[in-house]
Amino acid sequence: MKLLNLDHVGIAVHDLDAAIASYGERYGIRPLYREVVERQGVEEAMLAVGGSFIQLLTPLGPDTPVGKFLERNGEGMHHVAFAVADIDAALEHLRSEGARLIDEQARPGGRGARIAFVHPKDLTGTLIELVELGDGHE
Ligand code: CMX
Ligand code: CO
Repeated sequence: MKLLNLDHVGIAVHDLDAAIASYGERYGIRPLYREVVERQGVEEAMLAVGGSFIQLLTPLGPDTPVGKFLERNGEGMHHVAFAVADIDAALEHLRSEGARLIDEQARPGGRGARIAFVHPKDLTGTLIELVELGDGHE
């Protein structure tokens, strides 16, 4: 499997507007995209850092992955996302490795990307996201 780059680091926050403003003031980074991704139960903002992003995430409700995470841990780093050229091949490789997949198949994420998650208990307690970006975002 070949990873293209570190696409983003996801950070769970209570207040998306406040977090965007604070990252702007402290680090001078601005949101390039902001959208509600219903299927993931989040509203997210992507702040550009060189060729990668900080993804600020706020839950749409308490019974969502990020809602549960915030309740348990408070604000903080939620996941790491690798860009891949071919997410189907990457998932096939991980399956053959016996990895504990959350998503057996890729599903739609933000930015028109296809995404899939690997369980944090699979490796180093870290939730990993794979991202295959669509045309126009390479
Ligand atoms: N990072 C590290 N560990 C995590 C974690 C995270 N983000 N989320 C949960 N865990 C840990 C819990 O602390 C718990 O550990 P212990 O058993 O030691 O207490 C364990 O995993 C619990 O696992 P679970 O019972 O399956 O817990 P949840 O119901 O909270 O579900 C998970 C966790 C990862 C399966 C769920 O959050 C999920 O499906 N995530 C993928 C989808 C997602 O996160 N979407 C939002 C982001 C969207 C985007 O990036 O665009
Ligand atoms: Co993400």
